[in-house]
Amino acid sequence: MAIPISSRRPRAALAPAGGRRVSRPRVLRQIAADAVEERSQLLAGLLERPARIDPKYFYDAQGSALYGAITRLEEYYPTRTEAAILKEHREAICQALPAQAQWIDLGCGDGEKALDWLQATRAQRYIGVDTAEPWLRTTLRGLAKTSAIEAIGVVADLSRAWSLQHLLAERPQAPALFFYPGSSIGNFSPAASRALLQNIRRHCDDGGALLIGVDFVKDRRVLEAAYDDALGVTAAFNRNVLRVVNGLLDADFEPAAFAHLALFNEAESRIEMHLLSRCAQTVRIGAPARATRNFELGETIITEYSHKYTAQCFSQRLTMAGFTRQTLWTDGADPPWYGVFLATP
Ligand code: AVI
Repeated sequence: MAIPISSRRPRAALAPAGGRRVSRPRVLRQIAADAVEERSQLLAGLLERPARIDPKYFYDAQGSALYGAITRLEEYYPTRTEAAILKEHREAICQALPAQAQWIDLGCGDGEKALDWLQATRAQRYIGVDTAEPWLRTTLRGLAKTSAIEAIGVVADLSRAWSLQHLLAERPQAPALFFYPGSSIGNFSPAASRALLQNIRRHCDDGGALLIGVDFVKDRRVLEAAYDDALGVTAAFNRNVLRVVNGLLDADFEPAAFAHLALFNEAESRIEMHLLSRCAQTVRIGAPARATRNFELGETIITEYSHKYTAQCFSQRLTMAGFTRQTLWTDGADPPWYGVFLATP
């Protein structure tokens, strides 16, 4: 399906007296739902039993800063394990990647992880994809300071319909290289991750590839500690989502009245993060419709699932999405804790 892209071409900003013209980054928008629809869905999730909040609401400025702190915690092994794999196997990965590609950084954040690879693989173009437009603009401006590469931003929600086909077709000689580090694929349900992998695959004809980081199943004590650290940073990150919801829905959640809970659900192979009501309480919601939500003592709100795969299981998922050739690099643990797959059609 071709999704129309609303394109905002780079505009030259007014030149300061005597100064050089600074061009604005090119940012395209692909957002299916409008803000009212988003808030209605958020409200509907809260009124369900059990209540749910989509994890995308974690990442306001404060939540993003807390997530940055999580990635540096002793207990949170995925970030540093992935970085170690990428460092140790850098040469082999570089050689296996398509050169002179259009580098598509999914959920790019500050773009930090991709930077080093752009030069090493002589990438032709950088396409940062993220839900947060202000964040994306900052990333593109930062990139423009350190690199001459053409950099484009796409505002899109990866859990919804999106397509970069028109954009990629502007450079028919340069294959698409999708970069999806951080094991963010784990935050999608199995059905949604299947759809996402299939969508990526549709963009990979003509020499395209996917480089993706995946967190593997391991001892539940290691997993649960990673999502319930001793300093309470993940707990603060989890509760912060209630502040975000208060702002969006004019609600009066009291974050301190909810406890952070992180459990490994072995049957579903996922970490589940919940907010557990510490008492019987009523929360008032003001928009987009007036509502109240009563919580029993011990009732929870589901805030995030983080699925953990075996190497074999994720490889099968890639195959089913149409990526028949795969290379896997892992850390030294036996069985491995984390893997980086390079997948091609
Ligand atoms: C972004 N994502 C891959 C993280 C994860 O591990 O699922 C989000 C996170 N939630 C709690 N800690 C980290």
